[in-house]
Amino acid sequence: MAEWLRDPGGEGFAHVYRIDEVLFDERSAYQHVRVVRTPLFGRMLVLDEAVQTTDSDEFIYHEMLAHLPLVTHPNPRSLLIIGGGDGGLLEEGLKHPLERAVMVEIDRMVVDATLRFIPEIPGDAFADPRTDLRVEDGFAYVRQTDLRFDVALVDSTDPHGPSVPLFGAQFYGDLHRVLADDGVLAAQSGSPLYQRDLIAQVRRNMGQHFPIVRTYVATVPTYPGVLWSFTLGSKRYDPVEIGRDQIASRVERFGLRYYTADQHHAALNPPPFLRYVTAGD
Ligand code: AG3
Repeated sequence: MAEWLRDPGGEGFAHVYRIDEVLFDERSAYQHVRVVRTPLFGRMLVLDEAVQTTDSDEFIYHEMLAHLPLVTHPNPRSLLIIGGGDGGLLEEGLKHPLERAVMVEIDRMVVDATLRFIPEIPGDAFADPRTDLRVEDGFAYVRQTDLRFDVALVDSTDPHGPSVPLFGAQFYGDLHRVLADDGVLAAQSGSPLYQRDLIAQVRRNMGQHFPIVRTYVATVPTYPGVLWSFTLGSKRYDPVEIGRDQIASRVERFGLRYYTADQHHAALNPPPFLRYVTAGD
């Protein structure tokens, strides 16, 4: 009898996947870490019950969380990533001409399991001389560090356990402190279908510190409900005002598969039934 993985979405619905092979299955100090093979989506990183990324669609989430904010800044030199242990976001970020990228991931097991079983997701990102990987609590790191960054990206799990503070006003205030005067922040902010309250909370909390707050959407086939949201907080630059030619010239050599100038603006201008996520923008 085949084993199935059930990723619960909102009340009364879930995505289910047949597991053809379990490649890794251990419990860290923080969570249940699995890498499994599924028929349609290939290898999947699963934390507790939630699908984090798969080798077939990781590019969508990682391109959208990396490039839209990085392109919003005219000349990012330094990047901070909180979470993101699979390294897919780091790999996208490093496509830009950065001087350094600090990634702070709380759970070494996530990094190790990905490197061992889905190495295509991080590629060479962890070996890049610009990368400084720190295995520690990102919330505490942002409180203490003296470093300053042009762009900060929060690649967290859903808000439970150690990631709960990563959706709070205090954390966004601390990120505001570590960002340059024209710094840009972006975070994954959950499902527009069943985490509407979470999106509203993230927008409110970021808005306490950042004058510009924009929520944008993308379709990630392996997250429950498929539609996903990201919220950007910015001190000076507004992603809505970035011109198409400017976007194209910044990313054309990257060979991207989802993020383009058209997708940048489409993501910030969702169809009418989703406008509630951007209400007030
Ligand atoms: N982090 C956000 C995953 C949220 C998915 N939620 C779910 N499947 N219920 C993704 C990490 C990718 N680097």
